[in-house]
Amino acid sequence: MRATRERCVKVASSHLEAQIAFKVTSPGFSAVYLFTIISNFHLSTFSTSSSGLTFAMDDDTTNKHLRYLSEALELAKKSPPKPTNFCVGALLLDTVNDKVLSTGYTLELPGNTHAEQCCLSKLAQEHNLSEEEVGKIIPEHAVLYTTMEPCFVRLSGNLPCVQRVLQTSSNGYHGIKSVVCGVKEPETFVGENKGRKALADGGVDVIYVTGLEDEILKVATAGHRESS
Ligand code: HJL
Ligand code: ZN
Repeated sequence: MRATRERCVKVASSHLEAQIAFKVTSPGFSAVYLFTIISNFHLSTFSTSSSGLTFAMDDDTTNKHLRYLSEALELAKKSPPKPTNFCVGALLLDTVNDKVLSTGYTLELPGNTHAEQCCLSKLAQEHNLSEEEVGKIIPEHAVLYTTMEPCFVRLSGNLPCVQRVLQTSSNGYHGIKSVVCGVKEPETFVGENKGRKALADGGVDVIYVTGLEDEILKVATAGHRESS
């Protein structure tokens, strides 16, 4: 079985951030080195983990992430536009059999609900659990796809989705250990999203996949334009 290790080293130049992908293919020492220098304009095959390091993803992984982020984007389009939030879509995928376990979009459930919240809440309801207990039935290799990274603070004071994600792995449950996002949260409402560190500290890997940002942000901010 061929084992493939991929590492990326991120470097910066004066006007554009360049990235060097360093790919080593084993077995033995018959290594193939692939150096790719790309600009921020061509990042579609790269993801940035919560650690700040950039990892190269193979085409299959990138395509899979983009496929499920696109599904999440379709969900986001169902969200009623509102000037005081973002329209977001989310889904939880069991990556062992590629089964979508639950979906959600902003304001789908009654009240001031977020996409990730709806996704987890619906899954909990389906299993007659409270949202606090939903980690119990989340399989080991589940990935949460969300068009926008989970919120870390909410102007309404409701429980942020970062806490909801972390909560799934409390009480000894495996819970969600991987989140794939299409964009970081714009600083419109609560400034810089400080939830990334909390997720990383909680053992949750956050992957940012590029390629759909423009459409994701257009949908997310639809209610902002209407109000101006
Ligand atoms: C994410 C969502 C959603 C946001 N973020 N990841 N999913 N609406 O479904 C983040 C934004 C909050 C505001 C207002 N939006 O929504 O920071 O009223 O919407 O609790 O802080 O807070 P409320
Ligand atoms: Zn949220």
